[in-house]
Amino acid sequence: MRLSRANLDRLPSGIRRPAYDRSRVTPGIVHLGLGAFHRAHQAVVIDDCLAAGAPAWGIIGASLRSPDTRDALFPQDHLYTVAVRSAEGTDHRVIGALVGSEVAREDPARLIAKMADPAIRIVSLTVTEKGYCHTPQTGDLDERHPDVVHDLNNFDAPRSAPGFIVAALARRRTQGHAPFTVLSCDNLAANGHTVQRIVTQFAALRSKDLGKWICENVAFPCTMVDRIVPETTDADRAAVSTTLGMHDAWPVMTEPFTQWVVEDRFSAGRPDLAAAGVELVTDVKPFELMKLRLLNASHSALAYLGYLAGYETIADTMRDPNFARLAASVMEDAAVTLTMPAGTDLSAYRASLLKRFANPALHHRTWQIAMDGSQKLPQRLLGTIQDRLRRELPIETHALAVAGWMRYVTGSDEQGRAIDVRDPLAREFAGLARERGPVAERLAPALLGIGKVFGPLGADARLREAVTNALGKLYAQGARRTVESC
Ligand code: CS2
Repeated sequence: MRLSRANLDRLPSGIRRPAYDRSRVTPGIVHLGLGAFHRAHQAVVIDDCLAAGAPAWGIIGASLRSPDTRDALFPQDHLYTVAVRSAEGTDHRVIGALVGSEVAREDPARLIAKMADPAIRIVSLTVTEKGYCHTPQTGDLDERHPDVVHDLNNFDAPRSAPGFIVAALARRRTQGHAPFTVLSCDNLAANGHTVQRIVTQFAALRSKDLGKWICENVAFPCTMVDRIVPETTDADRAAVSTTLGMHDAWPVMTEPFTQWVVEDRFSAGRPDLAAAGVELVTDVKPFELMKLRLLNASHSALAYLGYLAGYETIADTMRDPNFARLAASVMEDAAVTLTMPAGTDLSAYRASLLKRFANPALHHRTWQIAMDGSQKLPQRLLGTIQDRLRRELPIETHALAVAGWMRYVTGSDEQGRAIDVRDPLAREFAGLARERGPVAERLAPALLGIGKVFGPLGADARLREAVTNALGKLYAQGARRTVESC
């Protein structure tokens, strides 16, 4: 038996399911990047909005490339389970917010038509950092990115998220429809401003007029999104299906914590997000910096150094008191660079992060978080380093995290086994590692010289010295002993 609309009534009584008539739900949102994170985060909020009696906010989810999610969810009427895991047990809830799915690669024209439909009032995105086709260091569109080059030559059959947004906005403009709001839900610095700059720059390459119209008419609110969502494994699928008493081909696994902070600037209306627990604010920046510099920075530090030390998951890494201490000190060093609105309790936030990381029921692999470091380092670690250098504060802990990343991207672990490095710049890293060898004094400056990642900061003598020292220790003693003695 498969999870589906027809089988909802056969679910065990303890399992929450859509508390509204799904046949009345119509799409109001197109979401680009139909991954596990979206389904465990924004879609749950929208499910609450639908239950509160706002049926015009259903979601059409689009995967940019892979048909896997659509193939799993279509046969089950786009229903899926969110399994919330903690030491106390697992809570299951079936979500009905998704009312359609698209695979952009298969039929780009169809997706553009859906996005251009005036019933769609929000286009949201979780396409990961690299999906924006930008230079992480500057936040500008990378005009030489192969997908950007492709999309400029194939305006009506794009591949990239910016390409789809611009094509759909152009269509709405020609047809005289108001634009949708573009809502980035990725972990980028100033995500709204960044996507605005990228989309406007892309549009201007197509036509100056279009760029100007987008700049003047489209809202790009910034958001801070937070929920830890590890990749679903086959064992997770089997466990959820056993609990449901029916097969769910793609449930999502997550933690109890969830947070969504959104700037209240929508050009075409929005659901009552506040009633569903979203914090609507006028300025997201402090929350976003807090999350990127405390949560994501320490996550990345644990991921690189924990992987090198042989730990498979973040919870395993946190069980080692030296690594827990490392995470705490990354947070402590970052906290002094933040200016938070009155009433924010940063030490309580730090304590809650350490507890979340230690959640023994979440199988969050260090390898998963280690992915795409070239796109993540600037907003997670380098901003703090820059601010601390400006104030002449020590940067050793953050330099160790950067060195951990360097050691990791060489592609060979402490036992000489290959590391599956996933990163748009993986080949460049492998080339430098080969050319420079495992010698900190040669490798560290070469990697710091990658302008797309480090920008001018890479030339700072204090950073060079600290990173070279840390990398030297990692080569000489290994990650465990280096972290123990830091
Ligand atoms: C993680 C994030 O994979 C990663 O890089 O740091 O996905 C993290 O789990 C989320 O941002 C938590 O909100």
